[in-house]
Amino acid sequence: MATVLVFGAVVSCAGPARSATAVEIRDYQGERLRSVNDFRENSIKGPQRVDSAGYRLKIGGLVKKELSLPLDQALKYPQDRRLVQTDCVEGWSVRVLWESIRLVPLLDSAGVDSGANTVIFHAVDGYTTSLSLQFVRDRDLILAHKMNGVVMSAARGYPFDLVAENKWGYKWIRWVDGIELSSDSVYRGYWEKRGYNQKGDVTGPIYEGKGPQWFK
Ligand SMILES: Nc1nc2c(c(=O)[nH]1)N[C@H]1C(S)=C(S)[C@@H](COP(=O)(O)O)O[C@H]1N2
Ligand SMILES: [Mo]
Repeated sequence: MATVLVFGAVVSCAGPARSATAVEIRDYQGERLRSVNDFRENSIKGPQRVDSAGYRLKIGGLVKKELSLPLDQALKYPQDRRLVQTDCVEGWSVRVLWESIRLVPLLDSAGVDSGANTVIFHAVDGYTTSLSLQFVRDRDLILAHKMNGVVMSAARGYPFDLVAENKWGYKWIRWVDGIELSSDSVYRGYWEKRGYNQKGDVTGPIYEGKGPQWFK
């Protein structure tokens, strides 16, 4: 009976709650990393809490075979880890170690149609953003499940945050549950519709046209 109770306690710690006890990597390849606690909360509907049991990562749109992957199956795809900085248009930056599945093998297993040139990402809070398929492939982008070696917290984006290297923070969509292949190369996501640059390059302009609210 005692064994059952102890085992039960361990199981209930699975998922995002475990990150509270695991230790963050703070030194990596001679560099002092920032902490996962250094991020600011600015989500459109506040932090989301995704239940791993009911979660599915869907890949659809212009694909040969739609996929709907439970979390454990999604995590079986090839993984990578990257030291990347997030830059928000509000003027703050945080550099941490991001780790988990690569998008290209995921897209390849769904089979991308030749007409697709854009990847539209969807999240549980209704937020969307897009990147060109070419950029996703060239950069071999990853969806992060861990930050600084620890499974990310619900607030940070569990179970997946897009590591949109060299793009403004609004391209780093958290709580991702949908990946849509599209031919709409001028698609505008949540902030892009409100005047933020559709390409979102950190080396390029923040706004387009007349700036905020222009596309409303
Ligand atoms: N689903 C979702 N993802 C989102 C947002 C959001 O409101 N909802 N906000 C974006 C913006 S504007 C920024 S700057 C980053 C900040 O998140 P981070 O602190 O994890 O980098 O999240 C991005 N991803
Ligand atoms: Mo942002």
